[in-house]
Amino acid sequence: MISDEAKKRWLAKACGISPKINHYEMHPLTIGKVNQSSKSFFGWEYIADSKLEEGPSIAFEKSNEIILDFGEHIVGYFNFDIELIGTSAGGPLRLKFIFGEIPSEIAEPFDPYTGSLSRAWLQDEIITLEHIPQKVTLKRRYAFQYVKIIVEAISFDYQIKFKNIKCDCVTSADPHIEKYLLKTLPTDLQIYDEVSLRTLKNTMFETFEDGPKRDKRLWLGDFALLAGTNYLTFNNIDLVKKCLYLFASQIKDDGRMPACVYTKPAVHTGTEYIVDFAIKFGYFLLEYFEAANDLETVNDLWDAAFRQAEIILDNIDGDGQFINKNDWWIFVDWCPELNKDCALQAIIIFNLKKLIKLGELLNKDNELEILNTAVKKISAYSINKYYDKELGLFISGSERQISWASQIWMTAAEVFDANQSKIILNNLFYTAETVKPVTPFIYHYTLEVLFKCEMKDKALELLQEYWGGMISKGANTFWEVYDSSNPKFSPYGNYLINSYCHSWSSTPAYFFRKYFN
Ligand code: RAM
Repeated sequence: MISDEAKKRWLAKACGISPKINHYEMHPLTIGKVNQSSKSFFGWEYIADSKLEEGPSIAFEKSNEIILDFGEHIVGYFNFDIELIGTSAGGPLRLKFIFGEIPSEIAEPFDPYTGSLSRAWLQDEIITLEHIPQKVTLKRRYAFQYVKIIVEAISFDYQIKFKNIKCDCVTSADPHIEKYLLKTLPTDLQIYDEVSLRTLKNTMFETFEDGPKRDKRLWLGDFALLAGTNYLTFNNIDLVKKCLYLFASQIKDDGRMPACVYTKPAVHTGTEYIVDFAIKFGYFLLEYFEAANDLETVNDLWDAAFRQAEIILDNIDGDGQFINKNDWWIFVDWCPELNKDCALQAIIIFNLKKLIKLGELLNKDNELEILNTAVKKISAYSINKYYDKELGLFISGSERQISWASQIWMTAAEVFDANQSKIILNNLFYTAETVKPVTPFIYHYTLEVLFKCEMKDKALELLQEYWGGMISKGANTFWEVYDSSNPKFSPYGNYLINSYCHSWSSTPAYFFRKYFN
């Protein structure tokens, strides 16, 4: 069990690390309009009408609206000066703002709202100003490239002028991503690197966040991916350490590590417990140790990681099968058709093996015995139950589903040697009917196993197809989900609520540094 005393100590350690928030200013580059377009992936495109030197100085009347483009995805506090044209304002001014990561958010009405997550994530705001002139800063931290400003109400006796429209951008990364770009990359891949770094920078704040537009919180599963990219780029070790301590400090009384943590108004957790996220904690510690060489921290947090394994092992039956109790969430991917049984077994094996490596480092002999025995049992059962020798592939569920997730996780878990893993991966890519992933999360692990199995050409092909696909569709930060055959796919019932800058998609920068040098 994890003691309250340990959790308190971990929380104090987490709170003792305050990442420095860097500020920089961005101005809108152009003023323009958003038009429907069959050429655009999401159906809308921004067309610039004119360049702006310092923000527009335009006379506004009721119902006037403008759309501004800041040139790239940014995160921060939107502010401007409002000036009076006329002698006095005989009534207040009401303004509406709509912020968009993609042009669709500016163009399509948010209501009636059909999504499953809170409508309030969508970035619109109405403010009323009783005195003009004044300087205005919107309170909320917005994630956007485009902003639409609409004059909702104004009295007959004056007009207004905007001046100094800008965004006070914030990040705990170094804002100068150009310093980190890998100049040795072929030119066509340099853009991937830049988009990756911008994605990661825009999701680094007081903790790592999944997306700066929506969720804005620290998610456990996403963590390995963004931390991995961070180690090889901005290398903000303190921020990673803070997050590790935050997760450990929030472990529930039954030992479960929550799937996400918030820091405002005070540190607390979401309600979710995700099996395939919690089991990863030991893996995060191992990677943290490899990057930071900080044995003290990983030793301090070992119990938190081992407890996650114990919870899983309590739910493994005598044969080696994980028993799904359904009082938790098994994530794996957002693909709706995916049968997760086989992938979950593999994820458990993968992470237990990482925990074993960590245990060896820390000389945890007793725990190692338990873990080694479990890995043998679960692996033998999984191969027996899920591997179809004739197909040379893993199948999952009563429909014998062949998914990328099953093959990727089983090969990542190294249940077979590298040669056989390579054969399985080749079989997968030559099989016509497979269930493909929809998130960069699984594409990441796909690339990782391809590189590990020395299938670099295939890895590069997928990188260009998937992350390159987003770039060719206008992305300058990578998205939460991308399904090239279904532009409006959303796990939440409305594609406008998807996040278009999502840290788990920032890993091309990691691959370039790890496998391209
Ligand atoms: C969503 C976010 C997050 C992911 C969870 C499972 O809310 O995309 O990144 O970790 O789902």
